[in-house]
Amino acid sequence: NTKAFIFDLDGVIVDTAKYHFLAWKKIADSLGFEFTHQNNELLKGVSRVRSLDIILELGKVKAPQEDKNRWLIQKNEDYLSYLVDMDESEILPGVMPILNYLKEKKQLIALGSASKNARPILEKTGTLSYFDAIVDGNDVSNAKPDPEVFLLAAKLLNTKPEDSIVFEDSVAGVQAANIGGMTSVGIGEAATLHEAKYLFKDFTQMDKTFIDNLIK
Ligand code: B16
Ligand code: MG
Repeated sequence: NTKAFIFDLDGVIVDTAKYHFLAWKKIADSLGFEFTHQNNELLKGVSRVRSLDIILELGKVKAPQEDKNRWLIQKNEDYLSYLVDMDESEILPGVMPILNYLKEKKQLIALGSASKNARPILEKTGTLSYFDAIVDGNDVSNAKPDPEVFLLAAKLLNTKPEDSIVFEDSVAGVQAANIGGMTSVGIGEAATLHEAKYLFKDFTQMDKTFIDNLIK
């Protein structure tokens, strides 16, 4: 059977969360408040605009829209500067074997990411050609946990939600998959991703039998 396998990007295929963190931290530093790794967890899977609002709430900063726009540009320019040297060595462990196995089994593969920088990241890591459809932050208006991003990906692959499997590292993303009627597979810790139907610490823990059972 052919199924649609939809991958989130940040935290699933690559660990870009560390770069988002560094770039947001610079904004917080310049505004004079602390931004911790724990705070950064709140931003996973969340859009850029919403992320800034969350950060400003943390720092109890109120600012006019023009300041916010400036910080959004600054943050993204800084974030992009960390991506300049990105290559396939930044692909998370176990991801390539699963992508290759899905290809071997003639399954459909899509990207479902909140990021507006998804395409250059796929290009730099050499994974772009694996994807039959790409849906990212430029294509949707409703952020996860709204299922729009995954529903659009399934639609582009001509696949029903119930025949779609979503790999996600964020709580909002797991919820989006569940709300969309898809099979959610959490990649990360049980403490945060307990709503996922299946859970793996990372892709090295996922074996071929798991995929075989999904496509039976
Ligand atoms: P950008 P994902 C999300 O990507 C990240 O998890 C989140 O931290 C980030 O704010 C968001 O993309 C927007 O990214 O600023 O590049 O548009 O996890 O949905 O692949
Ligand atoms: Mg993610």
